[in-house]
Amino acid sequence: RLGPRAAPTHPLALVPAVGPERTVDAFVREYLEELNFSQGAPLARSTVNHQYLALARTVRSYLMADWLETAARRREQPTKMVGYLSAEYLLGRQLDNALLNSDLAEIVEQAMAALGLDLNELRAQEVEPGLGNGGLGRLAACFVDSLATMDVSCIGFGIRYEYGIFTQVFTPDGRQVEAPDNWLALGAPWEFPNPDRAVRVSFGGHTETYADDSGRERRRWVPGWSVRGIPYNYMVPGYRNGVANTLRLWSAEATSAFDLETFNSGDYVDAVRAQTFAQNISKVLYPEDSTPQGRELRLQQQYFFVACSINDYLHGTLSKDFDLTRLPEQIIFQLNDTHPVIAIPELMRILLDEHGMNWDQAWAITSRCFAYTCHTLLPEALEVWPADLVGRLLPRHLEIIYGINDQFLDLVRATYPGDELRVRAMSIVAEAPFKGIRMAHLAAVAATKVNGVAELHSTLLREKVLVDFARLWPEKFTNVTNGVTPRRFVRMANRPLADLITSTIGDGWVRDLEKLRELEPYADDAAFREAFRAAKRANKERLAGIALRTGDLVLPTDHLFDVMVKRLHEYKRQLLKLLHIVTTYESIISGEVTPEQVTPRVVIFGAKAAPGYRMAKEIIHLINRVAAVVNADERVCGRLQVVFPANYNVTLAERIIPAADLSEQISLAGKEASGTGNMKLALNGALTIGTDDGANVEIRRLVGDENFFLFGLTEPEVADLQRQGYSPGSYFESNPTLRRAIGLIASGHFTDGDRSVVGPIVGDLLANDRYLVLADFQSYLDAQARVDAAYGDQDAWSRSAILNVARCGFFSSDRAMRDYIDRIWGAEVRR
Ligand code: BZD
Repeated sequence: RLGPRAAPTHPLALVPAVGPERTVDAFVREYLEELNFSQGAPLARSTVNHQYLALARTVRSYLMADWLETAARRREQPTKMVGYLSAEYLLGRQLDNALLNSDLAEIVEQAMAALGLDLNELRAQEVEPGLGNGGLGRLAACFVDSLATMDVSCIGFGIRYEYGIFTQVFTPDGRQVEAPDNWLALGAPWEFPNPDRAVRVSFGGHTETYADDSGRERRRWVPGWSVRGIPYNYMVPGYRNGVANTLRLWSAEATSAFDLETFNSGDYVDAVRAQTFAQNISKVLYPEDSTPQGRELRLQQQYFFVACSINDYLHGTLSKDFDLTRLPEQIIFQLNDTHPVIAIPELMRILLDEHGMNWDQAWAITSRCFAYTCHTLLPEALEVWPADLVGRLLPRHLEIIYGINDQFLDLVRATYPGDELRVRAMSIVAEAPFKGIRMAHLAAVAATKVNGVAELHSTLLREKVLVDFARLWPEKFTNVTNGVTPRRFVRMANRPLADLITSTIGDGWVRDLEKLRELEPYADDAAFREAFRAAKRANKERLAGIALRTGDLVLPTDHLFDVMVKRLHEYKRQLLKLLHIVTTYESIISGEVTPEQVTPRVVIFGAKAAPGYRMAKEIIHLINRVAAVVNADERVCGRLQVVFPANYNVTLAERIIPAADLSEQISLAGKEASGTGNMKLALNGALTIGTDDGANVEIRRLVGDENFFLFGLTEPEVADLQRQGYSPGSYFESNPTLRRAIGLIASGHFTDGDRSVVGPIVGDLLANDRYLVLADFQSYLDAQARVDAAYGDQDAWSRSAILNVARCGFFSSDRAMRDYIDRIWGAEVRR
């Protein structure tokens, strides 16, 4: 319920909220007030955590006026809104982002110094909200950042997982172990719980037919149990524009009704257990990033958050008397992959069952309210939910899905008479290997637009994965190449480079990244190149400092920093990188080359494996074992080092990416939908060694062939080879370098002579090699030789690196958002 019914009369209640004064003294005052009266800690007795929490909450209070003002403006002049539905938001730390966007950094630095506090120590206290697995979740975070910066009305809807992506630790032996990510344990200063706006979400039960008031037969859902969704709001500040949008993450609690039922049965302890049962829904993020298991709890999570979000929008944002036939003019729900696709039958259900519409009316609305983004090409990543599971958990939704499918298949049959093969291929309901609901098909049928995330990916989506749908509805399909926010990943993460760019072309690039083009002429300016190298060196030194403190490793900053950071997956081919390392190492210890002849490199890996992904975990183990042996072998004289810091996350990315010279983007062509790390690395002045895959294609086109190290089979070549029958053994037999590298691994050289440890990896490479590591090996080595040669000419290298920065402005998520507006959402979202 809203506040005072009568208009407030106190003069202070009438003026719009104004943030505290933006001076160092005022900040110090606000800060101490927060520390003393909210944290209950006098400065002299406060812990670093108190100090951090007080700082976060003080900064937050400075953003509050913007947030209130933005919300009021959006209420008063409603425009079409974007409801971004994503099961994941990989946000990264909030403090620095808030300081940057609110332009408070200097004031805070001085205020903390005046209080004798070490701002860096307070920064380090923040635990990042790791509410995502990787690319897809980080993309959602970049998108909401850009929409706030562009002042587009958007709410990001998602799940407030109590435990985010696991904390990766390595055993002394180098194996991955997962520890729970208890990110809320020390306090959550950025969130605003709003239990007043809780939403009830139901599950289970059955459906029935009944006669409505006019005697018409209707269906309805009689649910078996329900939970409460509590919204937790987060500010999403735009970059210095006075705008703050909202990210609304839902947390599950037991409903009081649910409790009462159990209380009535007299079992208090059971009632408490019910609470725990409900809370399970938002307990933990599933750490599988490309092979989602069809787990019941995961479907519960998906339905839970979309049901909360739609309900919240319909009842919390729209006015009571809103004419729902106009819904598509007011909202577009963007489906971030198939995880929120159950929102489609949910909206149908609300319109049919709660608003008494007939099917055609409900479909006319629903089929205009959603757009779907696909993020994969891997068949095993496409979600198919067992129909019996959906029926058990969401019986009414299953009926509606069948209804949508019947109507859709009628259309297919009318379009392609007699083509039952096509009907079966396109059906939303799969009959084999089990009866299942193909969520991508449901999305493709209901969405106004379907997009892939890079040109190649969108083409393959149209021509392969969803080919029948693209033929039926060619105008539905479009591409929006991904982007990344230049605020977090350049301006914040890479101050040395950001300052150099700003002092050269002004600071307009932070909002308009295409301005980086103005740097192009400076590639030929020796003084600028020197300054550019100095910035890179500073970043490498910062990273080396971290490696020294945390891993007791000395990283020489004049060596080439060769970076491969991303989730561990066979298709991304960390093994190919490892084979290159082993080849270089072997060539030194066999005496084929002297250490002085190799270009000195520090190879940096960052990667988490899904806990249930055996092969990925074996590969992590092997990388760590190779690292231990190579780093300790005096014969390589420190000219080859392998570092693999545990627990790669957004915070670590912000340290590693600015320090990179070389960006490894070496997936098998046709497998990486886009990649976004590739964009971050190029924008930070790393050159890419990569296949013709995902957004690499566009990066290479923009930066120019001469500033990109291309290798490997193309997607059509891969398809051909696989059609002919790929045999990895023939590559092994015919390539002595490859034989030596694999032989060295197989011999147990890196595993204390234990060959059983490497058996599964080597065996699989030689027998299956699903991702054609061996087929691309020689081409990769050749490209790495070109890298070595190029790095030898530092001036030429810097020139290429500068051109990479200058020509990658396209990869801003601001541009991606403009593309979504132009091709998917419509200009109405911009007012
Ligand atoms: O999405 C990734 C793709 O692999 C990248 O190529 C692409 O750049 C990004 C952004 O579009 N996909 C994912 O990250 N997928 C997941 O994280 C995921 C999570 C849960 C279930 C299935 C997939």
